Amino acid sequence: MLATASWTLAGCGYEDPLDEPLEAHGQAIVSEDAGDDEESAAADDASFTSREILRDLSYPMRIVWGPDGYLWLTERVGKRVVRVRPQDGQQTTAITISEVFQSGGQDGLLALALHPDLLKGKGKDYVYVSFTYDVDPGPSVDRRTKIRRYTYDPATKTLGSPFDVITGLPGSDDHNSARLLFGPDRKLYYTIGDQGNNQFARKCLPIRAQDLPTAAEVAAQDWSTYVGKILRLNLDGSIPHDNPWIDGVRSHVYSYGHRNPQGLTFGRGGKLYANEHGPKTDDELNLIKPGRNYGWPHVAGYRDDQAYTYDNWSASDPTPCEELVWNDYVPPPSVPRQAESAFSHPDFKEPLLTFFTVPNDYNFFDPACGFLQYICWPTIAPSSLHYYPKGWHGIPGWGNSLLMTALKKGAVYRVKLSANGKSVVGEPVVHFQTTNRYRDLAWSPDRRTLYIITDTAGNTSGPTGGATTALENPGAILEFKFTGSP
Ligand SMILES: [Ca+2]
Ligand SMILES: [Ca+2]
Ligand SMILES: [Ca+2]
Repeated sequence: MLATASWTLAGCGYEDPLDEPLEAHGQAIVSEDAGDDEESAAADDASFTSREILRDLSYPMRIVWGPDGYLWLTERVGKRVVRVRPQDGQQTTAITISEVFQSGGQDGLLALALHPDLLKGKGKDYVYVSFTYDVDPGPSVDRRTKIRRYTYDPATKTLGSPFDVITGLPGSDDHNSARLLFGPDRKLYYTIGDQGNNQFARKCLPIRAQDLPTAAEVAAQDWSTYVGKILRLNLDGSIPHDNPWIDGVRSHVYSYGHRNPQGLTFGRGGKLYANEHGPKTDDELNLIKPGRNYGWPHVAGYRDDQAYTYDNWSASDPTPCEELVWNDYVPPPSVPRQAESAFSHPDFKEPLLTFFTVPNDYNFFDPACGFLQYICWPTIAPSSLHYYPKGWHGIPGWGNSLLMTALKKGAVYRVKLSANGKSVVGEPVVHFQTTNRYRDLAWSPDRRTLYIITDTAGNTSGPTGGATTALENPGAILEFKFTGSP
């Protein structure tokens, strides 16, 4: 199912005043990796065995390898942090968090990050999660998100001593993003999406990914503009003194103009990469720099005026938005439409790669997908991003690449980086394709076994194309073990 659109390897004319000299987007920087003998011997799927470790988890959301040799995961709907022994799938519940609010949408228990000193005898046996909760004591729902730290007790194998790192972050039933990551600088990095505004039932709520906090809002701990942002926090939730000044204000905001950034990872030299879901096109892979603007909702993918305009439903005039009927393709004439080229910003940064960019005359209707048209749209729905380092161990040819799981394709996309990490080399390679929604992955310490969690239910592409709701391995952990010579 890769034939719907070509890979976007074309460069664009955007000059990048804050960055090092411009490199063509996605153009192969052949000279840098020439002579890298990894390239010719990259392990393919035939070098792996696969098995299902267990299934029927309640929407597993994040998975990480723990220093205890267990896989740690969050269950978004089940509200549990679970430890799983990879050898036999034995489960241990570390905690069930009843305070989590879960509506049936994309909310619930979300992120998971382990302190780098967990179980190292340094008194920092900390586990961090994020989740949505309801601050309205009555029957209506006022959803927020918090990041919470727990302390792990290795004697009882449970989490306790809750400490709220930050509360009152925006929360939604859609596009929460919620990737939490420990940086090499021992700061917390956290992604928050645009909340799914300007589409479907939330079509009359404006996207605020370009809105930045004022000094008064920061002083009042009003985080309502933190939607469509990547945040950087001290471990106690305070604002790091070296966070970027953006528009004259220092806040938790590290970068902005994001749509739904579910993947975040650090590469060589501390480079930070993120991926995010595009609208009907242009899922993005981005190199994240402090203070930069990634363009959403004015730009999707490259600023190329192809197959995307910013249609702001909340500004509908004269017909109020509330009277309109949602349409994925052409908005009613009262909705203002803005071309990408009408937007410019000195801090704007284009993606390294898109999945996928298509021309204006692209036909979004594919009869193979029936009533699940969005499954056939030229996107993959990237759900995670992981830097796979170079080294003596691991899987041959995979070093210095990014692995990303995809929801719509049930696949891992492997993207080779250039030696300096500022561009990608060649075309992405698709691995481990099954009829599932891949949510996240982790690997063993020798980096030769990958563990992938799958959604419990949902839509994905079928085994021979089209769309299906029949998932092969619902709510599962799948193991892919490299069996060749390292
Ligand atoms: Ca309530
Ligand atoms: Ca962007
Ligand atoms: Ca574009």
